[in-house]
Amino acid sequence: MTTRWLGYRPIAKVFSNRFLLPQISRRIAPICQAWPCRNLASLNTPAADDSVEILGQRFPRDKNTNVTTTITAKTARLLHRQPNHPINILKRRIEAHFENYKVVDSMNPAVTTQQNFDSLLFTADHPGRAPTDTYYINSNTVLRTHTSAHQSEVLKTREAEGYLLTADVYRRDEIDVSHYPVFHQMEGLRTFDRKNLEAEAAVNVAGTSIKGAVLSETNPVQLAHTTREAELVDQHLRHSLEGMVRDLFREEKDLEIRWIEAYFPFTSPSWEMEVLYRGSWLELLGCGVIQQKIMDDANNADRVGWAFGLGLERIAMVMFDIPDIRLFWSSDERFLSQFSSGQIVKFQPFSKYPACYKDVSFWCNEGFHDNDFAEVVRDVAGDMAEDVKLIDKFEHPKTKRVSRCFRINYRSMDRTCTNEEVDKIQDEVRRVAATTLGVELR
Ligand code: FA5
Ligand code: MG
Repeated sequence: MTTRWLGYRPIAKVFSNRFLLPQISRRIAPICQAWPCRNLASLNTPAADDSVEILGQRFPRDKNTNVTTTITAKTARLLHRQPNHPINILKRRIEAHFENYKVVDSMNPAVTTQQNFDSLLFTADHPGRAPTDTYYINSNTVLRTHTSAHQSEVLKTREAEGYLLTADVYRRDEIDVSHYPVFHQMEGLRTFDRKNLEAEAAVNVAGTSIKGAVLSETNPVQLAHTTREAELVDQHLRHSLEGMVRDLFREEKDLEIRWIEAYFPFTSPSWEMEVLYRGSWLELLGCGVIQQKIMDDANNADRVGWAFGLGLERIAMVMFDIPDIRLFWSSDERFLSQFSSGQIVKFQPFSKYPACYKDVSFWCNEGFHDNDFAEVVRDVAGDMAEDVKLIDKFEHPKTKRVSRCFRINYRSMDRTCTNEEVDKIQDEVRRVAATTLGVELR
C-alpha cells in the first residue's frame, strides 16, 4: 500500500488527492457543481469588513470567499526564510545540492485561479478546485495550493536552465500530527534546449541505473515528444532526484527509494517518489515531464523540461525527528533554540502536556464535508487542536439523515490546560459549527 496520504480515511482520500485521473474526476464532478458549498467567511471576521487583506494587499470578498483570518495571518510568517528554522535549513541543503539553479523564494501567496489551475491544464470541473479543499480569497483568487502555481511565470522569464522555488502553500485539510493547513513546498524546474538535448541531458546521467520513460498506457509519453526526448528528460529528472535525496539522507547508507506511477494534469509521464523510512513508505514528492503545452504557452516552445514538487515538512519531520507538524509554527524558545543554520540535529522533545478529549455529535445536511468541520475547529481552537477524528457515523433508518461524531484531542504545546478552559473552547466549537455549518447538535 502506498503512503500517498498518510492516515487518510478512504472517503477523504478521494477528495484529498487533488490530481485525480480524469475519469475519477468526472465521476465526482456533480458533487463539485454544488459550489459554493459553504461560506465560512463570517468566521473570525468583522462583519463590516468587505475585503480580505493579504500582505498589505486588499481583495474584495464575494460569495466564494472561505479563507479566515487564522489562515491569512500565516502568510506573514515566512518560515522558509527564517535563518535557523528547520524549514530554512532544509531548503538551503537542497539549494546547495542543486548549486546552479536559480533560487526563487518570495512569490506572493495570493494567486489567480488561472495561475493555480488553468495555466497547469486543470479542467474546469477538476475536483482540485473544490472549495472544500482550497482557500478562496474570492472567486478569482486563491491562496496557492501548490508551488506549481508559479511554473508558467518563472518559465516565461527564461532566466535560467534550472529553478528552485520555495513557498508556503495552503490547503483545507483534516487535523492530525502530520497535517496543517499551511505547509511548505519546493518546486524544482529544469529545461533543456530541444535541439541539444542529447548533449545537455544524456551527459549528466551517464552510468545511471535509472531507465527513462517507456511507452505506457497509464503513464504515457506526450504526443508532442519523441520517445527518446521523454526518455532523456525522465531519466535526468529521476537521476537528479535520487542524487538529491541520497545526499540529504546521507546517514542512511542503504536508503530504499521507489517510484510510483502518478497522475498530474501538468506532467506526463508523472511519478511520486517514496522512501522506506523506519519500516514505512513515505511519499516525498511528485514530479514529471512538463506538458509541452505549458512550455509552449510560457514562451519555451524550443525547450523541454521536467518539474518536481516536494513537501519540506515531510522531509524535515524525518531529518530532525520532529513529531508534530504544529511545532514548525511554534515561537517557543525551547523549540527554536535547538536549531541553527547548516546543522541537522535531532529534536529533543520537551515534555508533552496532557491531552484532553472531547466529543461532538451532530446531524449533517447534504453537502457536509469533514474539512468544513476541521476548519471550524482550527478557527476556534487554533493550535490547541492536535487531532480531530471521525469516530462514528450512522444513517437514521427512517429519515436517512446522517449523524457524525468527531473526537477532538486538545493539547497545548507549551502548557497544561484546565478542563474548564477546554470546555469553553468546546462550547464555542459547538456553537460555531451549528451557526456556520447548519448542523443540528445532538
Ligand atoms: C503537488 O502539489 C504537485 N504540485 C507536485 C508536482 C510538482 C508534480 C511538479 C509534478 C510536477 P502533491 O499534492 O502530491 O503534489 O504534493 C507534493 C508533496 O507535498 C507531497 O509529496 C508531500 O511531500 C507534500 N505534501 C502534500 N500534502 C501535504 C500535507 N498536507 N502536509 C505536508 N506535506 C504535504
Ligand atoms: Mg501526492
